[in-house]
Amino acid sequence: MSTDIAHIAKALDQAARKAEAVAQFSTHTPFSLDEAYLIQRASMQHRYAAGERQIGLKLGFTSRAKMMQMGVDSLIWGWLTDAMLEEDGGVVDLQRFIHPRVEPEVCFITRRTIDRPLTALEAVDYLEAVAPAIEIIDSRYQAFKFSLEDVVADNCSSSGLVVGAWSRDFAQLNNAGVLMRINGRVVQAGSTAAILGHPLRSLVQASQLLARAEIALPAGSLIMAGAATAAEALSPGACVSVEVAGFGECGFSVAAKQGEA
Ligand code: OOG
Ligand code: MG
Repeated sequence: MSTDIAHIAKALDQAARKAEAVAQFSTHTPFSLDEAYLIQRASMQHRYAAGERQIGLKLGFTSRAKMMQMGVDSLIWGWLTDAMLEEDGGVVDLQRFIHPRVEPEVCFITRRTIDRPLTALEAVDYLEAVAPAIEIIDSRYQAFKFSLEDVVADNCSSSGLVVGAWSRDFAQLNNAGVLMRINGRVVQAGSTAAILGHPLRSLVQASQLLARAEIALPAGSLIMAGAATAAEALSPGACVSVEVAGFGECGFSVAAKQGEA
């Protein structure tokens, strides 16, 4: 299996780098969820070796809307790097993506090292702030189709993120209205309550996953809580924004002609 892990990790790294989709691996080389996380780690090593810096982590499938859209029913997690950060209000070039989608999220920034499982009551104390956010996901698999193991191996489709202005108003976070607009039209509407009942639960889950993996997350890390609604396809010329009631909005536009961002 270890040669398969290295092989799949390299192939996924190359697919992301070249923006070229690959066939799923689990259909012909079945692997376990634990092995999927080993592949994810090995594939992230290629990115770090190429100079990317880890800036935090993301959770996936924390809402029913996302689980139903993708036909997957377990929470997953992956890594964020500085190369994925896109500027709020900026222009994004789609050239580095295969078939990108956008989804509305909230992003946390941590205040203290997370090195043990946290309770919901402790969670806020570990946070510096929270912000409205947009995740750009881009599966490296053909047709954006995957098994749970395949998507975990592929760093949970992590590809880009835009983060809005920071706020410390955690009390309002339990049930804030979420709107995602493309070219001014509302394409997804929901609530932060869709994220595990309360987005702070994403932080609790992250702390448990980190503890199980024996990884400490440094202060100043970003944590994307997971999408509150289903994702939407991203196309050239699109202007995307996400508004989280009481927390403001963030957004970006896509160059109409690629290569001109
Ligand atoms: C996997 C990533 C899921 C979320 O917020 O639920 C995710 C995918 O849908 O490709 O990021
Ligand atoms: Mg997401």
